[in-house]
Amino acid sequence: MASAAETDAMRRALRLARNGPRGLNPQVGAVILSPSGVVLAEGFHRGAGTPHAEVDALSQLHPGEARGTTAVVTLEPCNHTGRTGPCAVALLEAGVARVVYALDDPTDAAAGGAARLRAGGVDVEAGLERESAEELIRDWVHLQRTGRPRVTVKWAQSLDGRAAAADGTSQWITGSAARRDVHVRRAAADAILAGTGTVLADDPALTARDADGTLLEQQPVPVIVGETRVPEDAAVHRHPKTPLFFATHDLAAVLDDLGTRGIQSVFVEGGPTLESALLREGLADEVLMYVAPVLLGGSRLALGELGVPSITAARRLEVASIDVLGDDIRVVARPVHD
Ligand code: AOF
Ligand code: ZN
Repeated sequence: MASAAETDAMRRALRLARNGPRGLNPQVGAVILSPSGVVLAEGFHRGAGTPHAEVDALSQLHPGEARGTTAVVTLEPCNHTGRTGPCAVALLEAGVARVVYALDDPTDAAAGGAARLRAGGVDVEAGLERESAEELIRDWVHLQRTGRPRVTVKWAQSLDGRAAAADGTSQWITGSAARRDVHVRRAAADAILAGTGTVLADDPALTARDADGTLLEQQPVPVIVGETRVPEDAAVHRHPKTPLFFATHDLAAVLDDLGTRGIQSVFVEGGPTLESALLREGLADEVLMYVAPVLLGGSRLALGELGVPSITAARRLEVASIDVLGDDIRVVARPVHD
């Protein structure tokens, strides 16, 4: 059982981890506690090629000072020599007596640190604050486990489930709070995905902007999927990140390709054809829906091509959250895969 001091230290390590960059390597934090639970050192990982969190924390101690201490780490200490040496060995050599970590390392290469520590006589406890640790590096874990980025399918719809009016016009169904929320989420994603149909119909910029249209610092890579050619003067060509084009309907292959590029999260911005296909093929990890208090009548459905012939084929989702943003409703839900 973890002590109260260890739980506090883990929360601290999770906060420390956030100081590191999102990227090729996960964000990891570490705190070294004395046997009586006093914080002796702390560290975090600053990105691929730099010391791991445990080594960063140990480096703040004098030789011999780590003997008999407890290391509290947000990820299982690694067991491999990558760009740096194995943390499990560094902890053993420093004489650490106990290791408490949150989440098992999901990679084949780095896993096994816990077993190595135990074999070396260290008392190891796994799983403290596991959910928070997993949430922090959720996209990275997803990429390691599946080889593909985590896919969020976003759409805005009227109360009657329509994405556009009768003439096809669709912009600004939702209010300013929902739009701001979308831009923040675009900025947090590694890539933004759209179909050529949407690019031709709406000419979207696919950038993340603040309320007065200024570009946010973080920008997702625009990824355009479909066999139709995108005109030279399309707005997407002026995106700060060079767009990727995939002239295919094989969405699984597109996601595999994005995974090999290290893209961990994809924010899907339409249109209904692409979004229906992702959901139909079980490639969506999360849906993000904004419902505006308007009625659009007999026009285009938000997910008209989902292809559910009968109630037995209905797509089931698990709701993660429901919130009100201004006059709109935001629903986050995850498809239930059976
Ligand atoms: C840890 N502590 O702080 C981090 C770990 O190429 P390298 O040497 O940087 O190793 C990267 C892998 O190590 C990464 O894929 C993940 O499995 C693990 N990250 N492990 O013990 C850390 N950042
Ligand atoms: Zn390591």
